[in-house]
Amino acid sequence: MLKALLWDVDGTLAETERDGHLVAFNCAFAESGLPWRWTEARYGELLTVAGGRERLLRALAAEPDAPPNAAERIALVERLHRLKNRIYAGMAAGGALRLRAGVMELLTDCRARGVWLAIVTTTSRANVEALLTAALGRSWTTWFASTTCAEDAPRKKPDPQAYTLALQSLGLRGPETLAIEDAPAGVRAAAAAGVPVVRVRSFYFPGGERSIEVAVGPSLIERAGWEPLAAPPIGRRIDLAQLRDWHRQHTTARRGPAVSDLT
Ligand code: XBP
Repeated sequence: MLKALLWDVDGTLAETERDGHLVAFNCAFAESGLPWRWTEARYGELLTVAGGRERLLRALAAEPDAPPNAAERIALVERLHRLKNRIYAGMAAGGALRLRAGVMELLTDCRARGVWLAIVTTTSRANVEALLTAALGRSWTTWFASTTCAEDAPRKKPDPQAYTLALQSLGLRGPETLAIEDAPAGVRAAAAAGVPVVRVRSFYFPGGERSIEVAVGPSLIERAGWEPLAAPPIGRRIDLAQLRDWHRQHTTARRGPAVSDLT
């Protein structure tokens, strides 16, 4: 039985990578008088590195005008990352980051039906706080039974640490939950912790066939284009009933039918 929905943040709750982090990194460079500017395409390449700080460190290692001394480079990265997160928080507070279509409806479904919600991300807590305060109000924490962020799980996805910690704090087993993710690293992290996962394609992770996922599709607001097919009518959004259905099919296929399924 599905007891909790575990939400990734960046790319899943909102298009935060393209509309938030990328813009904020470029503003941080400009405010610091640095010449670097990342295009959408360049940032997409850098997203293979999980974690904003780690991403910046990797990028600066290839910049000819970055400090050649490793200690100075790390100090610069720390400063820029803090500034980026401050700018990101300001953008979120100003309404620049909206929840993706269908997210709010699904969060509301879960609250109404007693399915717990949890955040499982390896982004900084301040970013989650900023995004969700803007989207759900100051009491956003009351929506979630647990919130696992980079500060709790320093081993970034695809490491399963964030998912393992979230399961511990919820007191649930992986198959009692369902993760919503957009990126392959997130899918691998969830799967490695024994959590079934639905992948919703995003701006930076638009493709890829279904492999280990319970289901893969373009958006929570539409039923067209999902694999496996969503139940009709096609015009409806992906709601909790549909997720429960996919989850049941997936867990039944894994363990074989329960006696109650056969009678
Ligand atoms: C996404 C990330 C984060 C963000 C930037 O994690 O990799 O690093 O891109 O945030 P997830 P920080 O998919 O788990 O949400 O700068 O705070 O790292």
